[in-house]
Amino acid sequence: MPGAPTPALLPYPSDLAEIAGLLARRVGERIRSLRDAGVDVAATKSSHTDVVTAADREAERMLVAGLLELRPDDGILGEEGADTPGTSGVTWVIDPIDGTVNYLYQLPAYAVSVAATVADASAPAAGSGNTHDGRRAIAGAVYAPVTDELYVAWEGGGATLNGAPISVSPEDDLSRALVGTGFGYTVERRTEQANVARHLIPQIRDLRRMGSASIDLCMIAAGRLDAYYERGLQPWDYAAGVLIAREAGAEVLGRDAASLPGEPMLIAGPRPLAGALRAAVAQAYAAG
Ligand code: LIP
Repeated sequence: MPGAPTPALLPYPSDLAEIAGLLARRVGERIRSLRDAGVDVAATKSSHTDVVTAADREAERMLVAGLLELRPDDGILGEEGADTPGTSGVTWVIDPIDGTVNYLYQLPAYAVSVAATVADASAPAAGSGNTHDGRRAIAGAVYAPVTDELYVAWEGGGATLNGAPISVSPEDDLSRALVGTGFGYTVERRTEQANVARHLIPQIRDLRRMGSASIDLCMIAAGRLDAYYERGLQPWDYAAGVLIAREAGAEVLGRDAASLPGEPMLIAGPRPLAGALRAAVAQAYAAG
């Protein structure tokens, strides 16, 4: 691929993970103090409930400034508009506040998500950890400031929560599984998702809707959720969380065996539970 770096030129993923953790915590502490000072909606995006606050925009500016200082040749893709190509082969995919509605309502489930990714167009069968957007995270961090929990992973290095190793749930029975999911910002998408949930709920222990995909995926990594599925996520919602979950032992799947995780569907959990959930979700969509 023209411009793709030779592997020897890529930095050590552990160094990138350190940068991700440093910036996620720094920005997370800032958004926590902004929240305490008071937050208002600055604009809406895909619908009148898809909000952005001034804190989202300040947090993304802080992340971009920190990355330009520490990794000036890298690309950056952010939820609030950051989009620079870079020349190093590393692209940072950032969500300055994942769980923005929770943040607006002063609910605790919000996080800063920072992932260092490389281009990877591998087929799903290769199982390389790449996602539908054509990238693979090689280092990432998710910081939840209210609970002061920093999740970090790098490719091949395992996953940690505040420095301690974490691993997925041992649950293998869907009927005993506590399953996380989320709902979109449009009425049409939410109606469809509610119908899928209606079909699933009799088959599982219970459903949890945290409101932050990066936190959902970290809950999978820490074994606090048994499995997770969601349709309609963006790369910044899942980039770091997918790596953290995979490094903690999760299988991360797409809609079917021929699809990569991401859009339209992302499913995560321990083997074989993730596969069982994928089959149940497919049946729920087919049932209409
Ligand atoms: C959120 C996701 C969550 C999804 C919400 C929203 P945002 O991201 O993390 O999983 O269910 O609808 O998309 O908008 O807070 O960055």
